[in-house]
Amino acid sequence: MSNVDAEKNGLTPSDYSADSIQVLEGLEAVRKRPSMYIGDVGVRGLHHLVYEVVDNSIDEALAGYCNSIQVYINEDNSITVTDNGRGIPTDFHEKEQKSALEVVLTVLHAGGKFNKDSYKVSGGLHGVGVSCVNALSIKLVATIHRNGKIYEQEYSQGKPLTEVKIIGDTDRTGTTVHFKPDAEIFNTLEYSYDILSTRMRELAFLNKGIELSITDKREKEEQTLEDGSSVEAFKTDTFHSELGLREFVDYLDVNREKLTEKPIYIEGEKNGVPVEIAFQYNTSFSENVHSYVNNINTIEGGTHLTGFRRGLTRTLKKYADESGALQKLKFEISGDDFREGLTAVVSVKVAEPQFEGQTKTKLGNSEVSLAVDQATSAALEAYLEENPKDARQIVQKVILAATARQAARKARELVQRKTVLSGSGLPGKLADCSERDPESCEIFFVEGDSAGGTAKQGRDRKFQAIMPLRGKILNVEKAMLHKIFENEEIKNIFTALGVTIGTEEDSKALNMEKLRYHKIVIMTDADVDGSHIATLIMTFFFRYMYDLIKEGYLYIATPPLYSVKKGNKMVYCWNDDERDRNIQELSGGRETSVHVQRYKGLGEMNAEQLWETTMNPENRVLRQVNIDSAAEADRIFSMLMGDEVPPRREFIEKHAKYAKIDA
Ligand code: 0RA
Repeated sequence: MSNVDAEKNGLTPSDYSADSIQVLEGLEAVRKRPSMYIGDVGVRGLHHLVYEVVDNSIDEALAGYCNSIQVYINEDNSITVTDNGRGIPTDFHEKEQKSALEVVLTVLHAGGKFNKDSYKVSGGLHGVGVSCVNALSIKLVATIHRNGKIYEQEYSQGKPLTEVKIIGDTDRTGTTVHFKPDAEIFNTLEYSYDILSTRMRELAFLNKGIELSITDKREKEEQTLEDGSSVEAFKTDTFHSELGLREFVDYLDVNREKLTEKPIYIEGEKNGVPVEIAFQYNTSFSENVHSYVNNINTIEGGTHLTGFRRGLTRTLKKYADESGALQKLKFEISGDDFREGLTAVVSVKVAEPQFEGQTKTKLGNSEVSLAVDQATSAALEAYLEENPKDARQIVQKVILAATARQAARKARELVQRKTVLSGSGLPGKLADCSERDPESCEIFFVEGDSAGGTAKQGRDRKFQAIMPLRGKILNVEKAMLHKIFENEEIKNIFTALGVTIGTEEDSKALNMEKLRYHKIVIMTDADVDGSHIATLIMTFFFRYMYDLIKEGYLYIATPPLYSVKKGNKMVYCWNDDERDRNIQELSGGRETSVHVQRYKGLGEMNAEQLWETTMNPENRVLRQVNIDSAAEADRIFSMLMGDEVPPRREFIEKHAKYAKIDA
């Protein structure tokens, strides 16, 4: 720590104790290895900063002192988070020899230390606190309304630039944190409204009663007023849920046909663990169970999820047995059968969560399992007794699932036996690569035989395999399991990839030990049909090969939309802006009939062009498929692949690049 720094801290050199040096080292460590603290320095890490700040406000709300949180994306991609809590304390902290505010903002994990009376349960995935955000921001301003005064302090890269100043009087309390992420740290600085608003919506469902809003000051949109007139205003959404998880389940299932009228709801504390669960059966075939610990989406599950499944299965099985409905079945029903067409959200608050697993999103605390199990079975037992009609519907659904599973098992075994018997067993349509190390191998799933042929000619056969898919693959969102295993294209995808699915206990468990490629690329035409096919394939991966997406193996190829040609000079363009810029450039602003070609399909390119623009690792743009929110992805896939047309049309009009051109 230099003297200059010491002065900035408001300390004289003789003041700095071992403690304060440690403080600085703490934040230096965050800047040196940011990924250790926030996951990565890409899109995820950037958004993580916002969650970290909002989590502090949520804690304040859970402690009972705050009910409103606002997030602003400012014009310069800085963020402002405001709440109406008690305000971070600003009084002098004897041990650290600085204000409590400064301690919270400069000491790793300090936030909770002062907040003993509150039950600190939230705290982002890494739970590193707002000091981490401070360390990674080129500028951070904290404004506190407290004791009738407005206090403010400014920082840069975690270091205070000013003392805590009183800048005015106030009659409210609350905390505002304004920060701009540091370009030295992050490789992208642009915030996504969709990513942030999805998280705010999720937080509103998970913490009922709190109002969360988000406003994008970068973008104005037309808004229609009650009298029919319209105004330009910032894009904004406010989320607020009185019914919590019940509304979450309704939201997830809007595009599915419900089996019972209302979700079954459980709320209470069991053995000191606050448990909240809502679940609902629908007529679909997929299981959509989302679990959270302290507002963190535990995508790898854990003890809370095991407890829920166990409680659900045991209680339903007991009820079905006693009702005599299972007597005619010639086989045992399995745990899976109770979860087909089940949408559920399980949320627990755990004081000292132990997170395990590859992405540290698997709850390890063993005491939670029994708590959730008991809470589930007690509430479900009562529900089944009180709602015999619903109970019958659910049991019927379970029997249907069990019957279908039997059929599916036969179909699946057939596929997998065939693979073992017929040597390589690789599909005839697959043009494999010569390399064997999965890490350097890529497979392209290509729309149609004709583009498949071009891709086969254009590829580098050493590490690129081509697998043409015939037209539209099966919509797995609407198909029963055995139909899926019987489908030719889907069987080919499994065998080409070298993965198998299903064990005795879990009919959807994925075995990817023998996965043959670490880049799986969907390559379809840049038009509405192509997008549809890509979506069908992604839906299939999302429902049946989620782990491949989680590992980051799934990609989408982006063929160019245009070529602009003058004489023997030709450039490819991926959007309209690029096209217009290149027309300008090549024509030199004059009206000389520069030739513009719009590529509607992969088939319009020859092998060399396809290699050059879309497959050559040197030039191509591959978009990695990431799931920011499993719950939101679930809802969107069920909507895109479901029966209701209007929500789909609306979604496509809002998001699709090609819809306007071709539809
Ligand atoms: C420490 C102690 C107290 C509140 C907070 C921190 C607090 C932190 C944040 C971060 C964002 N919003 C916040 N609101 C409050 C308790 C203060 C007291 O006892 O009055």
